[in-house]
Amino acid sequence: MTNDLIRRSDFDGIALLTLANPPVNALGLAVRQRLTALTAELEADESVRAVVLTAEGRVFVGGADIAEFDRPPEAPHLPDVIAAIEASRKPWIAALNGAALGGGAELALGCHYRIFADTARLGLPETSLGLIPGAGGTQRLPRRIGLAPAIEVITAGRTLSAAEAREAGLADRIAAGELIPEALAFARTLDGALPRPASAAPLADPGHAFWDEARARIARAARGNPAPTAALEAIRAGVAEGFAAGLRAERETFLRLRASDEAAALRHLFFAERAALRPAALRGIEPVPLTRAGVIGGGTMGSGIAAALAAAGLEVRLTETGPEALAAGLERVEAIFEAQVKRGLTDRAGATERMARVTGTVGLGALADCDLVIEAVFEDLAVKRRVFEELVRLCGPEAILATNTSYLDPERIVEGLPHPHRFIALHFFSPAQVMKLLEIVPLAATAPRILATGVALAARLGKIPVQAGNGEGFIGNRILKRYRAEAEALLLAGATPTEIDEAMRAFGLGMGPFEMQDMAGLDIAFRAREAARALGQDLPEGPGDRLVRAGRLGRKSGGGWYDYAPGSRLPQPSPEAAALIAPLVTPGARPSGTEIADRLIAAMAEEGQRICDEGLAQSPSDIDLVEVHGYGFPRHKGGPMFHAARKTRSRTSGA
Ligand code: 3H9
Repeated sequence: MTNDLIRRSDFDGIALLTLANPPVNALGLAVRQRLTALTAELEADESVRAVVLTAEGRVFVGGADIAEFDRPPEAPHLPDVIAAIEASRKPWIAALNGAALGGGAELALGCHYRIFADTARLGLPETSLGLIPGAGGTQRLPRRIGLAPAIEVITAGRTLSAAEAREAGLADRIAAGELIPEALAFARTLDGALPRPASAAPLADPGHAFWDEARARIARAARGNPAPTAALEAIRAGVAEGFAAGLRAERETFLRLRASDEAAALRHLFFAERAALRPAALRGIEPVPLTRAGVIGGGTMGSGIAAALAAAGLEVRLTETGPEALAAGLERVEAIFEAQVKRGLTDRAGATERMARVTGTVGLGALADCDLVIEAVFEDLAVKRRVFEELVRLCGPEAILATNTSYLDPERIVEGLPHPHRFIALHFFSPAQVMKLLEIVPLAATAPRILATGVALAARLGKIPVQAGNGEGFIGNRILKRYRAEAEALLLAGATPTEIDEAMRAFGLGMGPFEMQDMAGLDIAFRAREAARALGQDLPEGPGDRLVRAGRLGRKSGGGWYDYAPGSRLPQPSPEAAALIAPLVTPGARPSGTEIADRLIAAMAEEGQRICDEGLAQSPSDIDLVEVHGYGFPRHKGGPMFHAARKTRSRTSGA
């Protein structure tokens, strides 16, 4: 069986090796063994003048086998496999049929020549897995394309298209027609000629200032992931001490990072994200094909959803209640596409095309022939209910009707309405055109095909779908509620909003809980608490209630947990807020920075576990996906469940 991993066929002195290790031709142990044996065999075979290495499928090589990284490395190691190819007396030509990523790019760089199919690309995404290239990438790429471009590709995990690779000097050819015949023909023209090896290319040291600036810039962008700066150091070692020393530094760093918590966290997310896109329970269920989607409501959420759908190629009908509201909604959509052009996410023509897919209409009449309608109106049961009553009259029984509610019970929105198999909740996160999370909440009667369509829609929008049970706040907002309650408990234990926010930023979140509430406004949660009190719930007066009663609603009222100078977003400690909170604080030991972060993350993980135990999430890794993609939890910490489990493990193992 192993021998099938790489097939050899000979064409008049040219050996063609075809790697076939689906799904992505990863360079697992068996492939490395086979490649090692073949390299020796071809070296000794006098009938062979050159070797073309290609692969089957849409990918050339997706890298090392990530699944092996939880175990100790096993020989033959990839750097040695590649070194043997580079040292061959016969030219090796990599014929890239598709993406060459990570170890795959390094394998291609170790070959003497590279021919790209025009759809092929080459990249070193290791830093996104908390690693650095570990098979020569940090040494060979700078020597092939120059120091500054290589630093960018490696530290940002950027991928070069075939045209960019050609421009950079990495692609000797881009195949105009069929890749393999062209690669074989190219091999024949070489007549055994070998280029100067990458190791012989000189690299000048640009000096301290260059490295210091690069380090600071890369560390800022890495937001706590140690890999990008570690990659820079490996590149620098090779520049300062030469190719061989650079390879040793690279390997040492790669192996150290491979065993790190950050890399384990990023691997966990890599597999969790892919599993989320292919839920086992939906295997074999065909989603409904979608071409036309309606979005009801042109506010921040509705316009963001409309923009996301149009960017993914769907024809969108955006509806509002009147012409003014509609014009404002369409302007919001347009502004989103403008911003995408500015950020380089699309070009002007792309933005025009996206906007052309969005039609605005007043009233729901134009939604009758939509395959999918997403309601994003005011968070009020009666209003949403009226929308659905009208939708079921207008749309055919097969149209999928979705609510984007955050806190209402979707069952109550559609209670008693006909054809309940097609109702579902699709909970987007704001801004919907940016945030990757989509919570998908099937109702009791939702058909599996409708659920599968939600998952397929998320994939099409480039989002991560997480199936949530229909409980209050679904997954994310329920955990948020608990997190906020714990943050307030910390306040009452004597920590200040500044200390708590700083602790969470130091942990890796973009914002702490109090600055976030000041940004969003304290009044929404306050009103929810008051409503619960009116219904007889016994909710003690908390610090947030005291602030709102004193008119401190957050940034919009000039102050909340913090004070803000007029026109400024910079939170300043607030003596007034402190005085309002003070009567509630219990005297005693005040929690420290790490205790604060530990308690807040533990609260999230505990709530996450409860959600799993209640059957409202499919797995702990789904909780992690929700927090990472919906709430800014740092990727390199893997999510609260992963983080908590890892912490418990290292405590019990005494590490
Ligand atoms: C590395 O190379 C280190 C070296 O520098 C040094 C070594 C010494 N390994 O994404 P998809 C699985 S680090 C194992 O849905 P697509 C994936 O889990 C690596 N498995 O397909 C999924 O499995 P399942 C650096 C892998 O067509 C299936 O393949 N490389 C690997 O949308 C399909 O995946 C990277 O970071 C792997 N390397 O996209 C590249 N890759 O079906 C990571 C994928 O059971 N990979 N799987 O759910 C990718 O970016 C995409 O998979 C790729 C294909 C673009 C290749």
